[in-house]
Amino acid sequence: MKKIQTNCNYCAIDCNLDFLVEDGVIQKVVPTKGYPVNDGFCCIKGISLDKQQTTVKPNSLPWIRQADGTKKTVSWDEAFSYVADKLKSLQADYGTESVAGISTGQLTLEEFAIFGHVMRDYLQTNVDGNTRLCMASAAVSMKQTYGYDAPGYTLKDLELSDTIIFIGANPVVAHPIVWQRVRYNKVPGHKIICIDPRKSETARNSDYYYPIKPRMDLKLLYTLANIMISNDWIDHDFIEKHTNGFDGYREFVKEFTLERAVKETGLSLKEIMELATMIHEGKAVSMWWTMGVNQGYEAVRTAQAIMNLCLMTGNIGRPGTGPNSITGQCNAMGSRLFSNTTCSYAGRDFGNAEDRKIICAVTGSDDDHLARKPTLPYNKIVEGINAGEIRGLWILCTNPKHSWTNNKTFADAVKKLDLFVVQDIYDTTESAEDATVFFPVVPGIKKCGTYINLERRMCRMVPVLPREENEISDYEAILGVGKALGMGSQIEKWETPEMCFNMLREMSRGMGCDFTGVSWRGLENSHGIQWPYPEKMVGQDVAEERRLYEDGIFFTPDGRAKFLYEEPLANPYPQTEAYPYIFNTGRGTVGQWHTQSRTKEVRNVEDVSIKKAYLFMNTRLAREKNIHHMDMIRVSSVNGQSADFAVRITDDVPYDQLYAPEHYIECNCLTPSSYDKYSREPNYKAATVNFVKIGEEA
Ligand SMILES: Nc1nc2c(c(=O)[nH]1)N[C@H]1C(S)=C(S)[C@@H](COP(=O)(O)OP(=O)(O)OC[C@H]3O[C@@H](n4cnc5c(=O)[nH]c(N)nc54)[C@H](O)[C@@H]3O)O[C@H]1N2
Ligand SMILES: Nc1nc2c(c(=O)[nH]1)N[C@H]1C(S)=C(S)[C@@H](COP(=O)(O)OP(=O)(O)OC[C@H]3O[C@@H](n4cnc5c(=O)[nH]c(N)nc54)[C@H](O)[C@@H]3O)O[C@H]1N2
Ligand code: SF4
Ligand SMILES: [Mo]
Repeated sequence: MKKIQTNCNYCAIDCNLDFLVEDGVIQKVVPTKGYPVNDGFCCIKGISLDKQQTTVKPNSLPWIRQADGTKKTVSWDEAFSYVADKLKSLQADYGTESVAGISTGQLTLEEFAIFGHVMRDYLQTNVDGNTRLCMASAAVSMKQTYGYDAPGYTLKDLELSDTIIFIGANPVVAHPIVWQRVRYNKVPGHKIICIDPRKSETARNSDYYYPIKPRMDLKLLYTLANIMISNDWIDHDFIEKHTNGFDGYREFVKEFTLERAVKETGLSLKEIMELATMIHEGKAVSMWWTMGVNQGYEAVRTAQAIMNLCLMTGNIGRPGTGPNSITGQCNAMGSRLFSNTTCSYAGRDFGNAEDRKIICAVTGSDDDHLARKPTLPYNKIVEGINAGEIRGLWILCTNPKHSWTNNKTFADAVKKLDLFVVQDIYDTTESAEDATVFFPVVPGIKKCGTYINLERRMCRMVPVLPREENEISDYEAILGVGKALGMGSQIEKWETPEMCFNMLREMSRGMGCDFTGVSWRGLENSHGIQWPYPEKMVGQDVAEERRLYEDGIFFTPDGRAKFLYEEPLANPYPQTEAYPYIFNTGRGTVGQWHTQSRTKEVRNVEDVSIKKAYLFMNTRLAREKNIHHMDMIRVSSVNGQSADFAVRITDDVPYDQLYAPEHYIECNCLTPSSYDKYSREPNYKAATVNFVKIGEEA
């Protein structure tokens, strides 16, 4: 039996797994022993990767929608020419920006890099990614505060921290390996703390749980800062040597008094003081945030308020510390650096002449073709389609008709397109229903590439199964269109993923993520390697788990981190008589992945998953409204839409809130077109809604 080590391409942990294969059939999937991330363990999604693309596999040839609505199966070459001609003619008729793309954080580095190369550095169109829905707030907060998008921690810090604070993160469900590492923590008396408006699975398993009112994190964090400063619980030496802007912050937070916080955050004076005291007394305090922070209307400032707390208490760069953003998708970290959307390769600047010279020299691009500016954000792309300005769209490895906020706006948009290319492993997704061209590509187990996980660890995806006739990868599909566009010498250097990797490596030279010491072959069967890993580190004794900022030096020009802050904004959707309930959304179960296109194929997940959209409601509210377990309600949202949900009754959700898993398309029917002003990430977790029991509608 052959053993092939590759990575799981669901969440950002990037567990490594050994596939045992005999005669082209996977016999067993075993989490890789000794791999520093998941050492011999993984969750149900990874262990079920062999079940993918077995039951609903589309034809391996592409199809093109005909005038009468039917789908015509064509050869790959025909499809490449069709798409290339259509892209060119739309640009000729309606302007360069009349076509756009939506990329992803779930493909290989090489795949979204070549997509960015073709769409941005050749066609000069806009391409945003589903990472906008997920990590944009964290990325912007780090760029502004540290000078580079570089989360500094390593997973080992979970084991070394004496005070672990989860804020807007539910790792028990969303990142099981994070939770496993917490459980490996042997620090005597260590405390696990969770801040979440609902008693999530993580809250239930923590030592301290603080049920904050939704969207009140920023005020709580400013208050905590005020308490730390007024009690002189701060690290003067660190602040002085390694930061800028503290004096202004000290003045700014003075108005965030404990009394005010008690009125606004829903937490008691005792709770807030208890939390502040634990942060003060902790010797290694770490704060971990995810979508409860990133998906808000003032998310960047909230993430920075977490960073400010860690900076002022010196909880950064030491073992077990850090303001640590947990990444979502398997290669979101890679797409943040290499999808050519908000920054050019490795964090380079679109407008910088030196960067442009390097890019052209390495990739074979022509300067006249290079993207001139960061992309339009996702919402502007959707609005541009609805306004008739964008006529062609190519999406890969994402299902926005389900996942985009206020998703009717996306459903309406795609009906207006002249060209809508959907590239997915299934043609049964909601988004594929409206495709004018469908590119069926092979899943991760049949292709190669590199991934970067949440702690900056690069690893290799290695093909586990051979391809069948006509089966091609995402990389080859994009390359095919690039050639059909007539890119000629501008795509010559991109023939294989390995060639692409070598170019990306070269482009990382001298940048924060410098991985010039990493090689394509060297990553195979390895323990992965965290960036930075510049050439000069090769041959040195390098620790397997490394953190950044140990020297207190950041990526800003003067090496200092910045205190950034701002007056909290009014909630755009306050609770009103018409919409009295807060509609919180997020992950439902460990087994379900986002829009379920993949996990619905996994029998032991699907068999136990609820088939219709549901939400959780507080027991008292349900009783008052005469609602019983799995009764149907019609929920109407402040965004003007309504959708039906089955009700599950629980004490874990407060009286005035509802919690809906995002795995059902109905969920984003109700979320608003509202965004953080810096990151343009959707405010997914706090629409206001009302409901009636079905059968009792007026
Ligand atoms: N099984 C499974 N795992 C996944 C995924 C999946 O689809 N399925 N998706 C992956 C991806 S891409 C991502 S981004 C991550 C997401 O991982 P998480 O962010 O951990 O998951 P969510 O459930 O979106 O949100 C986390 C928590 O934020 C809370 N929250 C809501 N509003 C607020 C608030 O105002 N303040 C605070 N403090 N908390 C709030 C919610 O109640 C929820 O418990 O999960 C990854 N892992
Ligand atoms: N209300 C609400 N909405 C949310 C969120 C929330 O918390 N609340 N979370 C948001 C977040 S954090 C995220 S990351 C998004 C995720 O939103 P999406 O990215 O839209 O969701 P996925 O279901 O992961 O879509 C991935 C698609 O890629 C396909 N695919 C898998 N492997 C391959 C491959 O190798 N190649 C190609 N081409 N396709 C492949 C799958 O079949 C699937 O259709 O959802 C966002 N939406
Ligand atoms: S989904 Fe995440 S935790 Fe589960 S096996 Fe995959 S990488 Fe590991
Ligand atoms: Mo995500």
